[in-house]
Amino acid sequence: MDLPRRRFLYSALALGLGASVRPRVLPAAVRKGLTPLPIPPLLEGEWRDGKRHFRLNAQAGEREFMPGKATPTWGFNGDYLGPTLRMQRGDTVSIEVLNRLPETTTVHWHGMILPARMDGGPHQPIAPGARWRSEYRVIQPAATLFYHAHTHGLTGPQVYRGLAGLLYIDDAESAALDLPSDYGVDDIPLVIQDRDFTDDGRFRYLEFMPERMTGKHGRSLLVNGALSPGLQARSDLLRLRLVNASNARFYRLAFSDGRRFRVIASDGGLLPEAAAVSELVMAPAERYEILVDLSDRKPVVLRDLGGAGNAGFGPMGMMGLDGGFDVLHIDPSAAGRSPRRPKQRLGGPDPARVEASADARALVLEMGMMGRGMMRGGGMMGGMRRGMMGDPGGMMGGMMRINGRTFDMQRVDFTVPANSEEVWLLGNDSPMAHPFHVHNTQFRLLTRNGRPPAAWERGYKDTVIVHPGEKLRIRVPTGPYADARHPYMFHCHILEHEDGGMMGQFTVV
Ligand SMILES: [Cu+2]
Repeated sequence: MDLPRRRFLYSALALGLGASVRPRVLPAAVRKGLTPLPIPPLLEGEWRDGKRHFRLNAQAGEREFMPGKATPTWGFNGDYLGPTLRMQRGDTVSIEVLNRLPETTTVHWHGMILPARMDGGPHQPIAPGARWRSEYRVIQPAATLFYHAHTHGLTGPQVYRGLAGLLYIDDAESAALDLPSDYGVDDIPLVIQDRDFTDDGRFRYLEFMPERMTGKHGRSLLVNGALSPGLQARSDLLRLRLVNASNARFYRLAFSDGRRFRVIASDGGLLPEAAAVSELVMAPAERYEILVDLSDRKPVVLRDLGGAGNAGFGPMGMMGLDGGFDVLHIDPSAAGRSPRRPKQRLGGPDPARVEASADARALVLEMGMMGRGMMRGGGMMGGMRRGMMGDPGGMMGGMMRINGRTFDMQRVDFTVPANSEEVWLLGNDSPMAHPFHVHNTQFRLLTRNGRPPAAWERGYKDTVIVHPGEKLRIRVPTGPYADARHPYMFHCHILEHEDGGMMGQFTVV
């Protein structure tokens, strides 16, 4: 449901600005015109046999991101990205995926607690022309999740072409909080992705060796599949669902006038209480929901301030890849007054207790060229030699590791008991920051370097940033689904690191 591709001027400028609305923050880009922010189509499924049924077709297409230039893309039920799937806690959902692409893919329900064989990881490949059905009960609280390709060795290129979409869980508790919840009106999804384009408009992906190490960073920003998007706000209180669906880029998000905003939810649902901040760092696969007060009716720009995460790492600073983007221009000059009065206390999980645990499971993220990993793994040359011997991660195959080992489809790294909780100790023995993701769980961050987490990191998480040298303790519920034959993944969510082998797998027994 692409919106028309017409360009528009801020109505604030077109209509002339009232004395109370000074265009102090309007950058040149606004005057040049913006693309209306596309909102992904909403699918609520079809009720049949007591289940909510969805259909997704993975398909090839093309999209005119830039006028007159057609970019070959992949998407679900459309040319780029996919529809937003909306479901209720307690539903049984049945999602049929048809692969109409020329290569094998998978669809992973990121953040969902579900049986391993329904998870859509690398062990559930869908061949070209084949169908795959994933059925599970939604047993977790309201949250903004997403789905994306998770194909063995090919997650990076497939997501980059567009294989990702949103998945919302609703529940009665969140509905009672008087939050903005009118999809696309005052409850706005923002899928944030950086991309590089060739002169003729094609996506440019991994064209030189260092990009495999740093992860793919682009010079352009797409939001919901649009370059330079603008939003004519219809309400003066917006809920923005921020989803970092980039392959590797971290963002430091803030408003152009420095206004504060309230973080209300993280990856797995609502926070215990709203956290007022003026900036927020997001790594790939992290989600945050924020409330933005626009009652001053002043135009404002949501920006990436740049320099977050690994942007200064290695060659990226020199190549102008360290970020700094306009994410979304918001014009609230004609916004209606919101009737919503969201509560401060949001009913998220109680603050996690810090428990001394002698038997924490240690997981150390490593890269080949530095630190302990180099000693143990034979360094860069060892990694390259191994990589050239048929590893699907390619040249970097042996260089990306967890606890000294590169991912192996045939090796289960450990088992955990069902219906239990484990404390995991996360370390990072590499020079880059890594977003660490665990399937089938919403965990809690207990401590970061021995200190309690920031207010916005106190809720349910499935992906957490581990900076170089940091030590994190997380409490990981193992979920109710025992299955010794089908593993779940844990991995770095920089997709080139994941494809390169910074991944492991565990079973629940
Ligand atoms: Cu990584």
